[in-house]
Amino acid sequence: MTTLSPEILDQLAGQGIELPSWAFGNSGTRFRVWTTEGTPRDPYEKIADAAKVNEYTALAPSVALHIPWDKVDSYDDLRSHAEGLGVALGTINSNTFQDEDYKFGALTHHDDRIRRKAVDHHLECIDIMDATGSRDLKIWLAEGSNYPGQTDMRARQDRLQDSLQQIYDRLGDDQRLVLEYKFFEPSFYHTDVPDWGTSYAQVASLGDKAMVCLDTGHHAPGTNIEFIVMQLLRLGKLGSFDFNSRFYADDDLIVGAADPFQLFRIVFEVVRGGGLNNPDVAFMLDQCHNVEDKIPGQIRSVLNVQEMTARALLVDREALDVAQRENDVLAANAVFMDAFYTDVRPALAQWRESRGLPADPMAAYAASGHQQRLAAERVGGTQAGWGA
Ligand code: PSV
Ligand code: MN
Repeated sequence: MTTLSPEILDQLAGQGIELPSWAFGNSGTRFRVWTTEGTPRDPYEKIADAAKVNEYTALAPSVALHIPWDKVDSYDDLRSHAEGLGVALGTINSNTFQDEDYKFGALTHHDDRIRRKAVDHHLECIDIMDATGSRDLKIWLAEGSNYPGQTDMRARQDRLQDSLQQIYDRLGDDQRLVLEYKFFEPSFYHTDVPDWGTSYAQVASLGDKAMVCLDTGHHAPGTNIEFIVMQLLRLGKLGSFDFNSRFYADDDLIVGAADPFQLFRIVFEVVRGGGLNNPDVAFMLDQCHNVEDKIPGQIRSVLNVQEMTARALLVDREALDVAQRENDVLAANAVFMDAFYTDVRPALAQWRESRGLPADPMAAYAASGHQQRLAAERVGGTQAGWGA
């Protein structure tokens, strides 16, 4: 059995992955949103489910909220509820993609009233952050256009800069703004923040408290995402990850499920660039579980990240360095692949047990009967869904 050194175990012990509240709601595609028994009916139940994931893995100490989906009367109360269950409230996600006013843009809109409304929504999100104790405001914008000539792309960038500046100016000393990019959807001809370069250009001109958020599902097929990770770390602007997997588009599937090697390569660059367990670089999931149960779906996800982190930490950096300097292409590749092919699961299971955690969190959760209890208890009310 491969053993993991105390140094590697120390690094793994420090790992925390934020869960998205929306992963616990029902979700699907534009064709159908599926339901599962025991789905939460409000933000309190979503947080209780996220806390379960942490209980079984010790990997998920915080939960991200989406506003307005997770609006509650008292954020102080929601915060106490979370803390009572051993988790913190994390990133606040704004939402400018479901209001009729935003059909042609929000932070980029040419109509001052609509742009003001979108900026104000973000200021409200920062008020919520003050109450929840959240550090990060995550902004993803659905805006863009569908047809060439439809809009003035240049003027939209200028308005975006002005809107972001107004939001940035309201941030507290310990708060940050992370700007997420996405190359397409729901706009198809042009997107106002399509790539890391645009996000970087926008946040760089705001200041130190503005960073880029990299969602692994938001790139064209074949993109070398680990290169982007390397570059943003090099520039000191990688604020956070939204982890998930894609086969075709923005699939939001379980991280590491479609291409574990890609996840390994990404985490290797995080380690290489000093981003692991670095408070400046938040690890988050941004996923939906359309057909599988959500709590075990999230347990599987954080375990995938942990397993690939362990493998990335196993890369023999000295041997890699020597091979690279000698231009020994095959040796360098072999060092890299040796780590990737190492099965760390038995060592991780043993280590979990030594920390009072289940050796196999998936099996332990399945055997606990918790899923069946939720199904029996959570009857009546309206199940939360992606988008509420
Ligand atoms: C958009 O596709 C996105 O990745 C953003 O992070 C949103 O906040 C999230 O999905 C949920 O809609
Ligand atoms: Mn995302």
